[in-house]
Amino acid sequence: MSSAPVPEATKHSSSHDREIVDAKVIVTCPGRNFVTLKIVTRSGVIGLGDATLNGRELAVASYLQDHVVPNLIGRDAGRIEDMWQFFYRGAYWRRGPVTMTAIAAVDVALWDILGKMAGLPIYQLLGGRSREGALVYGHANGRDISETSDVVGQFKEQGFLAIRAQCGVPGVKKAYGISTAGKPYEPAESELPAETVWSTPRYLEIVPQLFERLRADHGPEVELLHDVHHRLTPIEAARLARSVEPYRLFWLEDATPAENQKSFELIRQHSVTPLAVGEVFNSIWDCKHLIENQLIDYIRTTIVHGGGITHLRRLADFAALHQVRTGFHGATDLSPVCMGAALHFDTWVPNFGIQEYMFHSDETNEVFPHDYEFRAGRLHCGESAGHGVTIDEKLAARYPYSPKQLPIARLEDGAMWDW
Ligand code: CS2
Ligand code: MG
Repeated sequence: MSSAPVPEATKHSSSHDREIVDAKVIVTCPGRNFVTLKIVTRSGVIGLGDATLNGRELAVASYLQDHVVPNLIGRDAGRIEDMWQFFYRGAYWRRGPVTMTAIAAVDVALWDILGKMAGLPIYQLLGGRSREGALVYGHANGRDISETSDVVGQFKEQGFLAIRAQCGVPGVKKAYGISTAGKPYEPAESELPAETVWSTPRYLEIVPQLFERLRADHGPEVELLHDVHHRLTPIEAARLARSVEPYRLFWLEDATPAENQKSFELIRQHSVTPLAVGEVFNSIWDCKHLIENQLIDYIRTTIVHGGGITHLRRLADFAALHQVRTGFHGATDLSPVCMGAALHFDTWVPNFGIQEYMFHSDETNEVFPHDYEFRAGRLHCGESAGHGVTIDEKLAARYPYSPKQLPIARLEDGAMWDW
């Protein structure tokens, strides 16, 4: 009697089939540096995880190569939770951006493998679709208010429903977020940190003027966002949050450095402008006080720096208890592998807010083919098994690592400040 064909999924039903037989770290620089972890099982299933930490790529690559890969070989790729616990508790030196980015890369690669073994997209493994597509926001910036407003108009024409706006600050040579004319914004431009000078008074002056003009030029509908990028003190952040209230921002991001989570109480006392924070966080402990005291409205911590899907699922559920929504970081220094995984998470998570979406370069998209796509202001993950992103290793090898670090900022008197 002919035996029924073995369904794909059961081919991986034994731990022998799921045994990890190879793992490699791929560093490539198609326009900017990316680090990717590739894990292979005995049954030939490949999983990818993003391990990119802008300006510290080689730190994560060596953490993976020296301390993670030797521990992966021989383990069961299906034991995702146990692997997370092993690499988190087993590291002894817990948390931090390098450790949690390395753990995230393993975690996402294992979820990718699980999806491929089960023949299901990751959003289905998490519990299924909660929405059709993830609302995204694009990055508009300009050297002055008029140029910024023109670029916001261009993003509206491209179909964006939400747009972040950053404009130059008079007298500040290279303010965060302002690209050199016509080129996409890429802050890590030099081997050693470029030094920029910062002026808070002029910034506090121009931002309300920017949003007054944007509302006048583009009306009340479009969602407008702004990234303070950690550059204000709590009381200055409170002043800014209150001064932009008439222009109904979707959020004001990283209004003040958040190591002292309590400092957000001061902003909250003075303004109802929604607050977002967390792209530099790497665990639930960085934001527990902010969330449980309703001091923020959106949590930005994303999959690549926050310990992967396994940890972010816990963080998102905790945030949901306090009606805080997700707003994943999605800059160009997070690879398409992270974007792919994030979109599956965005498609499932009930307390979704918005997804940041900076366009990757054509070179990057050629190295990382993917099945997500932008339609009518939303990004839609694909239906392929796993996260739907692959890597062209031959092409990746043509782009050697290029040492780059993020800028730093100093005040006009020369004192170090936050960039
Ligand atoms: C920014 C980032 O996208 C954002 O919100 O804060 O561009 C950030 O500056 C970079 O990811 C740093 O590498
Ligand atoms: Mg930011």
